[in-house]
Amino acid sequence: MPVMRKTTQLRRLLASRELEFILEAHNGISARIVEEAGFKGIWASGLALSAQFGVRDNNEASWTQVVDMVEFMSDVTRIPILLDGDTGYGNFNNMRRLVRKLEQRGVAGVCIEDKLFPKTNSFIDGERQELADVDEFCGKIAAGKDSQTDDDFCVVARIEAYIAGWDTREALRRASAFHAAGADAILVHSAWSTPEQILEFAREWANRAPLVIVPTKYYSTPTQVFRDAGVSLVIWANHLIRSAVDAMQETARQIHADQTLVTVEDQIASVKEIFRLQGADELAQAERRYLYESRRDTRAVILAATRGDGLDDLTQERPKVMLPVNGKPLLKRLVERCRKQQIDSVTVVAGYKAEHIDVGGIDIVHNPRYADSGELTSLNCARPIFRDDMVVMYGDLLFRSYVLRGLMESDRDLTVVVDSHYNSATSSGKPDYAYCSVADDRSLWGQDVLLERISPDAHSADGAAHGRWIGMLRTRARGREWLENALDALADSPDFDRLGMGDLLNHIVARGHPVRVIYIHGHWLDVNSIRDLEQAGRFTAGQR
Ligand code: SPV
Ligand code: MG
Repeated sequence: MPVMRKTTQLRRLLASRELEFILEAHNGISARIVEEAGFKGIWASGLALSAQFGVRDNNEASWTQVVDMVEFMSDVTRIPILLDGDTGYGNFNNMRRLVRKLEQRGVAGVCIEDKLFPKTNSFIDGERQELADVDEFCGKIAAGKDSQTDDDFCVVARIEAYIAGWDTREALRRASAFHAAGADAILVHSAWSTPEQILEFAREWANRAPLVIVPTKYYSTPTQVFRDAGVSLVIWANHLIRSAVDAMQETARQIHADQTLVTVEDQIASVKEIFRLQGADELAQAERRYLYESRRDTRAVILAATRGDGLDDLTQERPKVMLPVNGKPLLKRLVERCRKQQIDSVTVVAGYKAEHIDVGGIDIVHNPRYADSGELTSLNCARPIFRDDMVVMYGDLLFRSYVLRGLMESDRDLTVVVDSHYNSATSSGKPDYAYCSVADDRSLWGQDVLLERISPDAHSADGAAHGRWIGMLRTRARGREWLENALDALADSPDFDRLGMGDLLNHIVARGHPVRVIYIHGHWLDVNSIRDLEQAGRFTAGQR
């Protein structure tokens, strides 16, 4: 069922034949509390809003500060807010802008009182307060009504005649004029401790327009009396700010005196309750939906079985991936990069000195024949834990986080990362050169590039390679299928143990499957030699 507009809800509250009630709130959390308690509307009290800012109810907070806070209140609630708009914060022109801004921010109506800017709270020397000129105030009401774009937005006119020491005649004269000027309802205020003034007014007013009251001072009046008088809406105007102040004073006093939290802990709302009121659950749900859904099943498979040929001395005791770079093993850096992209499931294919792999939160599968087999044999060892959504990478990689982030953003079946900024003269190890459908044009928008082949040669008859495959790929459902089929097909070949990832990609491409290329321009390295290791130190300097 569509949710009724807040303006329409407020209009219906005012028009309802039942006596209705709204309660004061002064910020987002108190607005939520009002809604949860079952109220059908919220009074954004000027007194309470000023108080929560720690200023006086004399228009010391600017109108935009008020409107900003009311926006927070509106954002977290579904019930209508009636803003205590004081005197409209200026003349008719300010009123016009106020109404437009309130509509934009989801506020259902505004109440303005017939006093002069800057106003003073009605309970502070009310009798000395000057009332607005009736005609001027009528113009202000009309200007507000003419500015609304939503027919149901409500302007309530508040009569301060009793507060300022005038009688019922004057109150009625004003109410009639304001109603004629377009006010949707009349709020009649009284500072007496008994309800006589408002009851007399209600009798004379005789429901010409909905009547609103604020029984702060005559609070001991039985509610039935208001019902019998034909009042439409009761505003409980300041009771949450007052209860909050009381509770805060008590808690502050207690903590200060006791120098421990033990006494107060069970007397105050739990942190969990605060999280609940903030809607923490909704965010967790949204994260599952928007942040993790496509990624949470991603598994990283890290190939780390080899000793690392060019690093003999350093790998006597541990595999290459456990070599520290600036105090942190390569593999740990890689796992952290995965976590940063919400890849929580990381499987390492280990071989040489596997028992020395000491990185938390990973799974290990073993390639027992690491000494005389190659990358595809290692990959095949991880076969039982393959997932549709999978990143496969070499364990000796270092890269800036955007490299893996870019790969995670790809929605293609199979994607590889190719560095177009390579230098074949200084590349160590056995580089995989990539020949692609088009060269990197370094456009900001990501070209649509396909892999044509991987080769150990940086040059071919057609010219130079377009880049170096950095040893990182990602599959989705179909890509996984292609990868598994290629592994199956190649497993029959007698030299399977000598085949590498490049052979696998070539097989897939040769089958006509599109392998998407994401170009990067440096910002990564792999570690195959002492020189690489020194470079790795510089590359990671300053990184966490
Ligand atoms: C408010 O809540 O700010 C009001 C009502 O205007 S009263 O404080 O009673 O004037
Ligand atoms: Mg007020």
